[in-house]
Amino acid sequence: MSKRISISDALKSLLVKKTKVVVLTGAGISAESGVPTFRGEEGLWKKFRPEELATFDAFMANPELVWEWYEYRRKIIEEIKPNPGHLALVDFQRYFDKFDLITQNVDGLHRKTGSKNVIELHGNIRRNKCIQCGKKYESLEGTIDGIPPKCPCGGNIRPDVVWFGEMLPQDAINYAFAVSSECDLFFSVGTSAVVHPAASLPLIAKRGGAYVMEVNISPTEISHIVDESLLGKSGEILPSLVKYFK
Ligand code: BJW
Ligand code: ZN
Repeated sequence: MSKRISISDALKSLLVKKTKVVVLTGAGISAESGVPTFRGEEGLWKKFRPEELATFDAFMANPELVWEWYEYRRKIIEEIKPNPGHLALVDFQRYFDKFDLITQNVDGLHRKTGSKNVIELHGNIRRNKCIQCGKKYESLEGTIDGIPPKCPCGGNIRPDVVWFGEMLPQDAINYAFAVSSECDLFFSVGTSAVVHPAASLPLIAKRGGAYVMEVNISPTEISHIVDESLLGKSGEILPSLVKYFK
């Protein structure tokens, strides 16, 4: 059972139905489910920085290595379960009249937990696409076996995620900018807030007049600009916030 942490009066007064809430999540929210994060001590790859694998150039230079990295991560994701942090955000969505969940994660865990209309800024690891003709594949059916598999057009298949130097899905990022600039309360949860444009969203929310909260086990790049930081695991802090409105 999570306990009820003590929070500021400012936050308390915003935990009411009519508050327009936006939550941005990063790898940290899935850490307690067993999905490794990208950076820091517990980072996904001690040997590689994400900038070395999560690029189109890396895929072209070594498609086998990059494909296997994603296969390894897909296996982890298939086997794990959402955690109380993901579950709490389903309660957030049920409670607030206007609620938007934006994630940088490609693991699909928010949707698996029951969150609706999740804005996936960096794509989804389960989906693939052909680098040549652009055909999207929800499964690998119809592709030709290999590492990586090939599209019948001859192109290599890659995960349908957003790599460094690539554009984010236009509708998703436009929507994220719009709701962040208009919300009353913004939560940045489990992200190091170093990767743009996602890392700009808390700043846009702040500029728009929102009360900006951060939930993280350690301080981040944006800690100095947020209104309030709750230091701790999102799987403990988010459920304890739910207790304030449930
Ligand atoms: C916990 C916890 C627990 C742990 N509870 N917390 C402006 C300035 C500078 C650079 C740029 C800029 N604008 C664009 C750029 C370039 C670049 C960029 O941002 N570079 C910076 C790194 C310097 N951005 C891009 O290239 C983006 N595209 C773009 O801008 O297109 C326009 C354009 C194109 C061409 C030319 C010019 C412009 C695309 C970025 C794509 C990022 N892709 C990845 C990989 C996705 C696929 C995959 O998963 O493999 O996305 S990289 C990786 O980082 C992944 C993540 O979504 C992303 C963010 O990581 P996240 O989630 O924050 O994870 P961590 O590990 O960093 O942090 C985890 C946090 O959790 C930590 O703080 C922990 O403390 C915490 N934590 N346990 C709570 N239990
Ligand atoms: Zn193709």
